[in-house]
Amino acid sequence: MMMNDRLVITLKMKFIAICLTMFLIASSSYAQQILPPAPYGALPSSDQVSWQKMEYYMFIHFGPNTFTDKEWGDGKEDPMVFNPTSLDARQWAKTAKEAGMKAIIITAKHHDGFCLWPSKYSTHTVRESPWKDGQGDVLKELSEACKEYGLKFGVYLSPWDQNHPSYGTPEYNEIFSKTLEEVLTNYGDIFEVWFDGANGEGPNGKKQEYDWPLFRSVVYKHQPNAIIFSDIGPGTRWIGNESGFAGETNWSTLNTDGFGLGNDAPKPSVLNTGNENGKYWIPGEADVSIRPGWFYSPATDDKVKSLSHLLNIYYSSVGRNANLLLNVPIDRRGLIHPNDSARLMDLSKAIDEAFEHNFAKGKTVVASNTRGNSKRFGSENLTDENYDSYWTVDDGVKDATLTLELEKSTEVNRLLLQEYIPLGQRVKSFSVEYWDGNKFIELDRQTTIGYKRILTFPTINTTRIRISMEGNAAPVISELQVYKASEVLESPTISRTKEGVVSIKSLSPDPIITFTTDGRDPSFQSKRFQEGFMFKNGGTVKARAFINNGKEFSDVVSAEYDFASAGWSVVSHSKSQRGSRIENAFDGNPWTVWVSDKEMKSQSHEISLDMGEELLINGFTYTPAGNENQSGTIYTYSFYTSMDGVKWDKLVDNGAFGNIKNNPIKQRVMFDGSKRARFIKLEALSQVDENSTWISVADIGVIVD
Ligand code: FUL
Repeated sequence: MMMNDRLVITLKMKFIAICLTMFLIASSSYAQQILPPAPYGALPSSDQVSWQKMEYYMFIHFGPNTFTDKEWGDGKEDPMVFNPTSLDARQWAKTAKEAGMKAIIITAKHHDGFCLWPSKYSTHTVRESPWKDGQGDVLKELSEACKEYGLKFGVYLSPWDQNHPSYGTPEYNEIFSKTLEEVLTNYGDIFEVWFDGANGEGPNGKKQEYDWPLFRSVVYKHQPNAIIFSDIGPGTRWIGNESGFAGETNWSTLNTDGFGLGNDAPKPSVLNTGNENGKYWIPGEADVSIRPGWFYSPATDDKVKSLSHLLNIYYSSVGRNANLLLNVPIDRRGLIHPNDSARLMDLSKAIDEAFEHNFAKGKTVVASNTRGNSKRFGSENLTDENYDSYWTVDDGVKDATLTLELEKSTEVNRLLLQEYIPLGQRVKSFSVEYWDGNKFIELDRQTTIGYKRILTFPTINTTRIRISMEGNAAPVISELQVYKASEVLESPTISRTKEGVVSIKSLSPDPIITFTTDGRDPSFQSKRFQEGFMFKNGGTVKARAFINNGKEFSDVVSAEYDFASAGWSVVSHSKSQRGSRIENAFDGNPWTVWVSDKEMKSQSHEISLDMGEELLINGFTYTPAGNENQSGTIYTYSFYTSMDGVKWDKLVDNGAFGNIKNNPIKQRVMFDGSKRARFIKLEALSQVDENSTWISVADIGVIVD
């Protein structure tokens, strides 16, 4: 090769190198220009983000109540009652781990004041109990077991203390701080401190004014990364109910200025949904027990919530931007009962199976806009199963559409969306449509997303899913996933408000529910239940649940309603037993009961009601209280109607509720024709139990056409 040729080649290479460098400089400075969008609104701390990623963990209620069969003790329990025979905190931790939970929070001290550790500041502790001859420490055993199983450890501490002699005095705030300090300094890292806002009377009959700023400062001093739970946070807030259901709309932001705990907290309905554009980042935590009560009772061994109920709770908490704190009580042996652990395993298996195969993974998503058209914020981040990479849009764009291309026809019934919360909660509404081969069909329309939102819907077969969202600021979405879970069937339940609005619900997330009001059994083709409907005049509602496109179905459930009694009031009635509300006798709710004064030595009692309007009535109903000895259940009676509440017509004279003694269910008495009336009166003449000189009424109603 000639010298000149070499020179030309060298020059060419240099030129290419220069061009390449310039290109790299240009493209990197271009990339630098495309910055992430500005954060929006209140933001989570990094501890709150880590906490949110935990999603699901165990609550443990354990203490004297476990042994006395109570939900609330009174602080006077003998510590000798606390005597688990084979306590094993490793069994609790192992169970939580195998259940897919990330932590355990234990009731270190409940309202009775009993401390599960030998506190220096109390004389009502494990030290005073016979367990391990007073040498035991439940917090030590559990914190060590959590460490062994890779779980985080948290504590519930009730400031309400019905045992401590100084409760109700300023000194108690100091004592509670010291107690707190003990727990926070002796058991390693504590990820969450659960403050119960309950504030009742102590042993001196006095209530305490809690020094919350002091208590919080003690937590932050010793456990700076801990999340503080209370009605209003500041780390996480109560979700407003103890049934495990976050609002369908669930903002992680809340306005707490001017609010406190307990009676001073925002309304439960507000805690349930948070405040859009709320001032502080205080995400929701849904607490619920796997049994009807928080503490163990042998009476609830067969009342552990069903798998479908627990799945519904999961979808209504974790699936609605809240963490799930599921309580599993420890039994009298000091172990998790096999009925609870078996159900926990069923639940984790069902969740694992449901979310095993993400059909969106690696698939293309066509976005209506991508920030700076850059890969860094591209839609491929939505399907990479990495929370920390996200898709977002150009500044100023608040509405956007994502179309997931599934390539081939795919059956799905779950859709999961996640916002990248370090930049705030931004999406305020979204809709989901699927392609039926010719057009898009709307599947759902919802509000918030937050850290995680899971939609459940009957299985669809589709190639394409489109999500249209509207934000308070540019949407920033981490993940879009779709799944096909096994469908779970459970019979629906029917309920009606006092005003007459009927709701039909299922404890499992999947079914299509159909219903009738004409007495016929519902089929898959009958009217679908979508939202509450007015059923003021009453009659029969029948419902049935279907899954697998109608191939599997539940039993028919049915409910009978009288005329809705919302506008009713009482005209006169026999004197009430102290504390018994007369409204319970006509509130349409068979679980609330009115009882007349037990001191009255008469078997004859009456109650007259104003129905607020003239009605053409065909009959009336009487629902007895469901108590075992049938105390106060009416046997013979007379029934009257009136137009003015003064002049009464006797429609039934000395009638009897036939088999009410043997079968104390709702009684329906039909008249010979219909009668126009505004007022009704039920006069009791005798009771089933001849010793009852009073009456009890769960409900009185009227039957109209
Ligand atoms: C409530 C308490 O009063 C209950 O007993 C239970 O501990 C529940 C988790 O919190 O406020």
